[in-house]
Amino acid sequence: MMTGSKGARVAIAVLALLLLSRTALAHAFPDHSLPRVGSQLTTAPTSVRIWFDGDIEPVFSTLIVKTAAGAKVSAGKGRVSSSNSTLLETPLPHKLAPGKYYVYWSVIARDGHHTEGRFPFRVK
Ligand SMILES: [Cu+2]
Repeated sequence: MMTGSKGARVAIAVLALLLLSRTALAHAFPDHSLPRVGSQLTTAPTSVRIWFDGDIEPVFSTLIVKTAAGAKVSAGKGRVSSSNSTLLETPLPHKLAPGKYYVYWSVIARDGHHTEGRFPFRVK
């Protein structure tokens, strides 16, 4: 009986530590981007870059740009910079026509947590 309740207490303590360490590690969220969120550009951008507030995993992190109608205009799925593991980027191979575009990002942080979102920008 004694060992049983002691075992339960140890299990609870371990669980509490696990929960604490999970919340102590932050998910990755965008810090800033180019183009900026909601910006109005007079010159069409040739790439989209998002800097995150922590390291992101290259294999599972994606960045896609679409028109307001949903047509993809970026190349591939984007990539994490080889020299900066907080930078997710994609080239835009064709000159963007005037209009509204959405940037869709999806990343896995080093703590294994998934975050995703989207933001618009406009080319005038
Ligand atoms: Cu997290």
